[in-house]
Amino acid sequence: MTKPTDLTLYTASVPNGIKVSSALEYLEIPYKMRALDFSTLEQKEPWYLEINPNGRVPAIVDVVDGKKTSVMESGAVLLYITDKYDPANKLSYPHGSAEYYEMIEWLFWQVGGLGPMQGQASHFVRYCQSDNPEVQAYGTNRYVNETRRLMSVLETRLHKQAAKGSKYLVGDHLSVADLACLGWVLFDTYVGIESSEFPLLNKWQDEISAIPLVKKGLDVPKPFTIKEMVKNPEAMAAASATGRNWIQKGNEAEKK
Ligand SMILES: N[C@@H](CCC(=O)N[C@@H](CS)C(=O)NCC(=O)O)C(=O)O
Repeated sequence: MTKPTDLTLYTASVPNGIKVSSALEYLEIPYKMRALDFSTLEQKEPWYLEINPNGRVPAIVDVVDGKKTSVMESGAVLLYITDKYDPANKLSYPHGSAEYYEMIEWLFWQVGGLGPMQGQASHFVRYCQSDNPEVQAYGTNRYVNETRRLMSVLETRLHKQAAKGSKYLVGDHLSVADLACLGWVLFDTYVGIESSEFPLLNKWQDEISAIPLVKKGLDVPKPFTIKEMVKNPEAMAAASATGRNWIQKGNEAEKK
């Protein structure tokens, strides 16, 4: 893809952001990147809410022939990108084909299931500071177990695909369904799920994240280091404290 574009990605180094940067890089789509600073709640500022009224990342703004289109929600952004910039179906399948609907199924499954559940698991494992240990334990068990169950659904799917000779969630090549799930699966150990629990999923995440163009996208806006960071208790404590701080500030701001 060498066609010049005027596309800006609003993102941060988080699961939903890296799904989109890895898709843009994989398709070699030129884009501008604007990293949002969560520590100052930039994602809640009025100018950004004009782009993404939900106050979350990712979002894109694309200008084509002078016409501006804003797209929020990672699943919608991935479909926009493949519709507009993937005519050869390098990261997608032709509209109307059986694989197209399977890709949509797994994309919706991720944005409606794995993402929200794992997001809550991260909250209870890393950021919740309840005075009541029972609240913390209940939330942690509920969401980590649900995330684990969802990852087992992916493991089973990969076994079925392997029986058909494919290493990918859908069809015979990488698609946005894989990249959407990858954004979250890469954070498995962050919520205490060991990669070794799901051997095929582990191999899948290692192989896909090692594809040079995917890797380039995972390193946006900064190098992806979560796997190493999780092994370093001091670094993790510092990252959790930073996260806890902006999340509490964000909760207060959103309450108002
Ligand atoms: N359903 C949304 C979820 C977006 C989302 O929750 N993004 C997180 C990062 S992974 C975020 O922006 N958090 C900032 C906040 O909660 O203020 C999507 O798929 O785009």
